[in-house]
Amino acid sequence: MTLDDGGDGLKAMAAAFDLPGPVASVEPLGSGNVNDTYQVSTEGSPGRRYVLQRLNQRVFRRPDLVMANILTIGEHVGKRLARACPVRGERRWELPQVVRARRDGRAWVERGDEFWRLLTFVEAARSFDVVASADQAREVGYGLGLFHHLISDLPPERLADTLEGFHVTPSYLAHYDAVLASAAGVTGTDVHHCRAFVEDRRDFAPVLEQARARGLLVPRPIHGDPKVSNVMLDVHTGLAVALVDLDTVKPGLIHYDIGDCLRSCCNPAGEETSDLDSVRFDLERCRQVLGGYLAAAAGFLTDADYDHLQSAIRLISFELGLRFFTDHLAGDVYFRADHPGHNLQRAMVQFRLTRSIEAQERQIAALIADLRAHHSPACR
Ligand code: GN1
Ligand code: MG
Repeated sequence: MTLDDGGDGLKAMAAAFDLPGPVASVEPLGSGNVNDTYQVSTEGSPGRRYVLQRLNQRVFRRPDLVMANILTIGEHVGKRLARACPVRGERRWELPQVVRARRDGRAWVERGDEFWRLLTFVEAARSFDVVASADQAREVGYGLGLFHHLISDLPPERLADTLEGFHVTPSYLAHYDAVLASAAGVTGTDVHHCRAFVEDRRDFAPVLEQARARGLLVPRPIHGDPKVSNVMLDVHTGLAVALVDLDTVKPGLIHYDIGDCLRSCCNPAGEETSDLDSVRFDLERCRQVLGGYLAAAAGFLTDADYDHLQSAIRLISFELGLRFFTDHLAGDVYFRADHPGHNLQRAMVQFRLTRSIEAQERQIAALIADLRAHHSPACR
């Protein structure tokens, strides 16, 4: 099957899953950097919608375990919502559901060496590539907090580590060093800038892993990729209703998630901009996102968790820049690139964001202290 076969191959693939009716259409969906994603609609009135994806097996080497993790958290969250539902009022909360293969009931379909799966689409909701308002920022934060809250009592060892080294910054640095050693020919002003930027932050890179090694931070179930475009907001109420893109769910530090959410929400220019001067870390957005997060998640944060929030914000933007830059040096082998230099441009954006975070170190510390006091047990 190819992507340009007129869609018949894709329709046949969608029909291999246990859908309630014939497939009406299959269209490309979203802006993912790793997997191929399509929206499937079925015939009937009303027709139903689904998300069909071909997993990138260069990234996800055990896609069967990716699906096992999605099923595990689906079951866990389903039980929690049925038992003591923390979702009240007009808010609904959903988790995309796995649709099984028609032929053998498995959670995926393999065709040749391709691995496909189909999930339900979260209806009457949409996501954004950049945050457009204070309410949206708060809701994206709240959505991540609620997601963490709902899986906070799932023992992390029940989830497989499907991406070893994911968000382990020193491992990315080691990989960068190896790539750099064989990419001596990749030069240019931006490359030199990025190299110097990384060198200046080498000592900072292990900050979260050191805290983990000392037992200050403990692995928990995480989403792994809670960027703003993965949080669905209800089209009518604007409330967060789901986190999608669950492939990276695995054991990890919640700081990866918090840092990732903030680095994506607080850059008003978005991560794809080519206008570097428009990139900055917006403090008010940070207050809104973190405030929303804590409103749902403060109950299970420890003092050490709070102590490492600031580092997490700085680290994850730096780390993503490092990952993009390494991929540029390696010849765009990991992140999908739309044009030559795309991953270098993305790296420059994340490094500019990191610099903005560093320049506002004192203000971010004060903001975290403020929110922490507000959410301390005595004030709850
Ligand atoms: C990748 O493919 P997508 O957009 O879901 C990446 C994330 C990055 C993100 C940056 C498995 O996610 O870690 O933060 O790009 N996912 C993986 O946009 O590496
Ligand atoms: Mg993802």
